[in-house]
Amino acid sequence: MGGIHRGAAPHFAEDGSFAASTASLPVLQYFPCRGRAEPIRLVLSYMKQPWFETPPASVRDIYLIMHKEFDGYPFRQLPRFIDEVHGDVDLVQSHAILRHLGRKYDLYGKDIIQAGRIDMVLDAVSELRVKIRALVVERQMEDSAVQQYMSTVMATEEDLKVSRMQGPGLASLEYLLDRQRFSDASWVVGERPSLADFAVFDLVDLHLAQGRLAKVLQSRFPALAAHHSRVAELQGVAEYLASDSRHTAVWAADWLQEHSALKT
Ligand SMILES: N[C@@H](CCC(=O)N[C@@H](CS)C(=O)NCC(=O)O)C(=O)O
Repeated sequence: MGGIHRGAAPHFAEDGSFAASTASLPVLQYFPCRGRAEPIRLVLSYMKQPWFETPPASVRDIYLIMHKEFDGYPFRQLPRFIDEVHGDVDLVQSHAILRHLGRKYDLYGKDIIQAGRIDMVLDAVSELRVKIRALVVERQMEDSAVQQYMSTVMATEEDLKVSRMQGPGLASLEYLLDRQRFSDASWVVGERPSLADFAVFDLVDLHLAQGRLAKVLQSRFPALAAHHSRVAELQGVAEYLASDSRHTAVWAADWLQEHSALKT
């Protein structure tokens, strides 16, 4: 399948700067890592929609201008996604991009009840992502931070109910799946895969990428682990995950640190 453009010459700028979409492919601008763009890539793969991903050398150029050029980068961050020819849909904010894809590809539930539930899960995943990022990127998986994380974000349902931590833990998502709250088909919401499944998959995947968290996740949250395997086997997703289109770097932090001098 398509995936990332692999031609020798970058052709992301069909008609100037970094704004144009290619003639036929949606464009994803992001750092060369999974990061916040990964659920977007998963959805595109599932829909068998190839996309053009800006090559790392061009990402460097984008990084040079994105803090200064509000046109295209109003919030001064990536990912940016340009869908449709000549960029009629030109978005930043990873979840806005995801929601756009959900509306476009009918992955946003069958009615407003399911859509609301999907939104609820997407927002919870955002909050949980902040928590795991703090552990891995900011605290660098220090022992004390890992212990703290395991007894709060990764607390079992029973322990979470008496925890002082604010907001959702992984047990919150485990509960939704295990008790089939919003789906009796083993998806997060509804009878078939939706945006919520790709967002939850990615969050779980961030945990599985950390050896010390992976085992605990598997033993405490079997429904989340089983759901992860199920999403990984979806047609399109399985091919993407096995392809070299998938970045090996997980977080944008290393790239950003390496290139921090460009920002000034
Ligand atoms: N809420 C935004 C956050 C985007 C974000 O934090 N992007 C980071 C990389 S993951 C970024 O562009 N950092 C570079 C910078 O701010 O200089 C989203 O979900 O898209």
